[in-house]
Amino acid sequence: PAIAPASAPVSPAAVPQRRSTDDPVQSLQQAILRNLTSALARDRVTAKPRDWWIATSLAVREQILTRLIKTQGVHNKENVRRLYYLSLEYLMGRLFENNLYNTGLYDEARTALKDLGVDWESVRESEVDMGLGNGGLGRLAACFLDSLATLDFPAIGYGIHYEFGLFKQEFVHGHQVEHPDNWMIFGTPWEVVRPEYTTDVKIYGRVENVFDNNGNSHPRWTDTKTILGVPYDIPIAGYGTATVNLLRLWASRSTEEFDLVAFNSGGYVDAVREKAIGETVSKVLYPNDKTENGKELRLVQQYFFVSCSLRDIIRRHFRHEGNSWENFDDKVAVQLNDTHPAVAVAELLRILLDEHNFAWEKAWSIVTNTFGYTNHTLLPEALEKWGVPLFTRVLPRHTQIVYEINRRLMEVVEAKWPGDNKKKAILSLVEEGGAKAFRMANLAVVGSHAVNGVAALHTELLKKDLFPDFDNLYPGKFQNKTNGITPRRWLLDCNPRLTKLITEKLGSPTIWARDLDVLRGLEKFADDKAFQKEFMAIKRANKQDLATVIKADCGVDVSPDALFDVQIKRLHEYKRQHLNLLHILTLYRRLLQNPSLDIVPRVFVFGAKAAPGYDLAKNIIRAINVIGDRINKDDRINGKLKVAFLPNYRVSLAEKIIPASDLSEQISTAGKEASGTGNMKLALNGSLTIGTLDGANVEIGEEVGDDNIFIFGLKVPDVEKLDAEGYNPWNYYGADDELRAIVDWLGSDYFTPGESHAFGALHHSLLDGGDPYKVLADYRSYVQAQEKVDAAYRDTSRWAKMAILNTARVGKFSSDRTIREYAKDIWSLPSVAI
Ligand code: B1N
Repeated sequence: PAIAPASAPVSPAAVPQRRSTDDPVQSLQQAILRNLTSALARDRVTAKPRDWWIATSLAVREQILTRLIKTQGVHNKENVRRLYYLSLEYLMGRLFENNLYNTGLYDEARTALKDLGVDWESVRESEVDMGLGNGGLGRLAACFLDSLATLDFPAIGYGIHYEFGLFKQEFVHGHQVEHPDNWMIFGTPWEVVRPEYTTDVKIYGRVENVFDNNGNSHPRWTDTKTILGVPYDIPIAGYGTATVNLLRLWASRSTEEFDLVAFNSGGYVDAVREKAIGETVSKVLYPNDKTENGKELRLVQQYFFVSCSLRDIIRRHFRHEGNSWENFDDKVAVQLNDTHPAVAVAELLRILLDEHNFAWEKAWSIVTNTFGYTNHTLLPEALEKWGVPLFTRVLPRHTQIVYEINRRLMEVVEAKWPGDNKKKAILSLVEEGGAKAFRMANLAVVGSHAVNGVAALHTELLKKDLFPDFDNLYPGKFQNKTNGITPRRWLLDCNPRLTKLITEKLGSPTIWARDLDVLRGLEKFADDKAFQKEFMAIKRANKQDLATVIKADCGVDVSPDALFDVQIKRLHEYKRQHLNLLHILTLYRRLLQNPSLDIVPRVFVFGAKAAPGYDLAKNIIRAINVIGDRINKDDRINGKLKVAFLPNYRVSLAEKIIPASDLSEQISTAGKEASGTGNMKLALNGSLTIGTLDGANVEIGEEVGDDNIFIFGLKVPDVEKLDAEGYNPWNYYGADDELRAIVDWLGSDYFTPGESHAFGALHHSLLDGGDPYKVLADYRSYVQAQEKVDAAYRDTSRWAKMAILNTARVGKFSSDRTIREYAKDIWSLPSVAI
């Protein structure tokens, strides 16, 4: 879409300072003013913040695109091996400041706008987040793109150009209400549409058999419908390097030309409406994190973007004269971000078999050499399955191919475990018994040369519990790649005060933000009182900034001297926001019983979206909001507790919360959180973890040391034991008076006078013997760990030391380390200096 100018002027522009012509600030300023005129039809007097944002972005984009052309030129000329990352989600957030930092143009841009009298904050805040993802999985993809470019790895990300990203969240009387996120309605300066690479996608139809001259029969996929994929490219600039890679997102378009008969008979509107159906494929991101629902449109989305991407990869490969199918897997590595793009295994095989007449064995070897698969969850409800009838209707030829992969797999299983039908049932790509379904995880495992989990514990459980027989069948295929986060966005960009302090001590961020282990150099200041003071002063200033946001967004007054206790992540039972709520209720009850009780004042900060159809998660949101509101307004407790549930949690909000956090809540039931990445962002910004031994918390504990983390609760073997014995929440309820009082309180209408059972769903889930998340079992241990937090926070110097050591010791969790490991162990990917 065209870029629309904003509607009214802000303030009269200042007179720009005179600068010499070779001054980079001046040339950037000229580019900004030129774009203001040529793209927005504005001048300095009439421009609004959004106009300045676009004009500045376009000016910076000119330089980034120049580097993009250079980078792609080198990659093409040298016929490099590339990594293609296939992901249905990219949670990019805002690109403005990130692109400025990464390209080294930040200071110039700030000065240029300052000289023009433009307020920086208002410009930055006018950018809408690019929210094309649900949570950790989508944000991981975005961090990976940043690291790939920073480390000079030739890489292209492929995904869908959703017209609507993750819904916007509002609270009405404490209830979550969803609104569409029409993020690019007025265009975005960061993307370039590439109509010349538009790709046809065939779908639906049927398979017929045709005979060749030798009388051999071949399947032919026919009577298909065609959708067009139009690519939108977003440049990805590395930090402190010349490399600019690409994120290519496909938008769907209809091919149905105007039906002339309908048109001439006055059916013009109907003809155009028909055309719009092809455009629905890329309309909206599915807002489910984990739960799958087998919707046809979701399968069509998956196939659509996989098909476009593989076509594009193949086109790029064959553009080079010396290339052929013989060296395809030398030049192409494809990573599947969970099973969402797993249909790619069948699609590449189909292309090789049906379009290029390969024999099965050769085609299969190209396919398995090409793909790697990352598993992000063990939760059974998230393991994708497609009903065979639906799959067959959408992709009839792929159904045949999946069955043939399975037939051959069953031969291998038979050879290894002769006569063992149980093994066959477990390993089969087809779930039998009841409605038949394809198991996409099994397809991804079989079709890839490497499968990885996302944290050490997760990978262990992946091998032990989810895929023990595959691990046995394919020794060495399963590996661990512990997640990471980009230190550029999650320290350099979001926490300028801490960045400044670190830079004073350790030198330029061009060193430490490209090699995060350098932060170990801060360890020697951990006991230094002056440094501790500076470190905590920065934390306080960041808390002051967040207090302003909390006031604006929640209407709640909070003090920056309170302990900021933060839980920010998707709302899910396994993440146990309701365990946090039980602790809040515990403190509130203690204070009501003894108003002079000496506790460290706390601000409980929440940010979380619930999947729109997840009623229990929405009930938890309402409970936190309603109870929080009561606490915030209760004068009896002297402001010692405050609860702020910030609406519409998203990347740009995370960037404001994380630098201001004292305590990081990572309290999932052991064995349920594959890794977590918010845990890493918070620790890096000097927030101490209170957490279970789950996901990457285990490794964070190993890095920061037992004294600098608050670990509590059941461990994986304890959870397994409880499951085996049969978990009974009533045992905990009966044995703990305080817990019982809290749970009863929650079940009463105390917080919702006149409305009984307002939190009935939540209350019931806690006492249900089937509660797989065992909230009550971990309650007492959690409360005790929180008491240790309280004690530690009172000792300002001790707390400062712990916080400093967290920042100093989490270098391992840079996504640069993660990407280097993938490049070496899975992709065999050399870096290419530009
Ligand atoms: O992936 C993150 C991990 O850090 C988290 O622990 C993990 O929960 C998250 C279906 C998912 N796993 N599975 C999903 C997302 C969308 C969807 O439609 C599943 N997200 C995760 C990064 O490894």
